[in-house]
Amino acid sequence: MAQPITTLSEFIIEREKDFPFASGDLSQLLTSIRLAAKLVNREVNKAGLVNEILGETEQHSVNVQGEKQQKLDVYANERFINAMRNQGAVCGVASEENDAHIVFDHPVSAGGKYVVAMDPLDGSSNIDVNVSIGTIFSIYRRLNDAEVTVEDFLQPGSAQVAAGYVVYGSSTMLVYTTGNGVNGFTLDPSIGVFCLSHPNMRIPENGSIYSVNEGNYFDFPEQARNYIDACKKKKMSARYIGSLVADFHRNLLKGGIYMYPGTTAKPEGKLRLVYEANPLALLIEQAGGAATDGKQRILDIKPGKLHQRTPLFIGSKAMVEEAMRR
Ligand code: AHM
Ligand code: MG
Repeated sequence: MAQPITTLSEFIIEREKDFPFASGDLSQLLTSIRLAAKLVNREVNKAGLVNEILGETEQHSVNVQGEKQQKLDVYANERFINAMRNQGAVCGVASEENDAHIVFDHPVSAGGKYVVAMDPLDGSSNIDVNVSIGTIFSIYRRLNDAEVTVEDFLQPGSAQVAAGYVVYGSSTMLVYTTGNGVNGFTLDPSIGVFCLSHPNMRIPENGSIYSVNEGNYFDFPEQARNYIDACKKKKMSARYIGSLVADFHRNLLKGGIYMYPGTTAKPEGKLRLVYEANPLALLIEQAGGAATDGKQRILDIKPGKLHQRTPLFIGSKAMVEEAMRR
């Protein structure tokens, strides 16, 4: 007999009752993210075919990080922002692609009690070469009922209400947590529905994969170099896609560590605390793993600014702890 299928929308509704006094707003918000993910997935899948989608924007625009924006970055950013704007639960969005946060015109009386931080298309340098990319999102409750300010986005990661990612790979998956375990859903493209494929995901306590851009080895601090040397001595497997979501997803399933340490030129590293490190740190802790900046737990850091960067060591608990001891 065929196994019964649980769809993402059924699962979201089912889990709503885990939240006392839930009004359904978070469910509505997750549903909007699901829809935007499907739209972006559709465009990602035809990226190789369509000139307007592949490559850099015609204006060769540069985002706030000083990086060239790809067309798909812009498309994904718009889709996710519109998905948030179109429903009342979200009062503001901060995106890695925008200089400042965006405030929506939703009075709190209309139910807007959340803000969302996101990296709409992570790993965008991989778009043109048909390698997995992803979307990362992070949801916070607003600090108060006044107009949304940047402070609403600068809460420590431990205050996240929910977080997740979409990986657009050999199949498309949406993985999320509301602080009650991690669940993964695979998109069945024939019916356009995310189906529960990875219930209650747990990262192995230890692993044999290390993921780091070793081209930067000589610029890493001693602690990171010592740990990488230890990985090599143990003959671990080096696996680095250069798409954080994809590297993270593989390590979550198989066990491993992803590292982006600071370098001599950039001691704060490359990855963004609010858009990348915090959501993935919540997911990894919920799955039994750990995330640090080499010194302290990522989720304990109070961000000072929206686009703040942080070194990141994330993955199997035993591996992250060993990297900290080096
Ligand atoms: P992005 O958000 O601009 O795409 O940058 C983040 C990406 C990660 O997905 C990836 O792990 C990392 O940058 C790769 O950086 P590098 O090429 O320096 O190894
Ligand atoms: Mg990005």
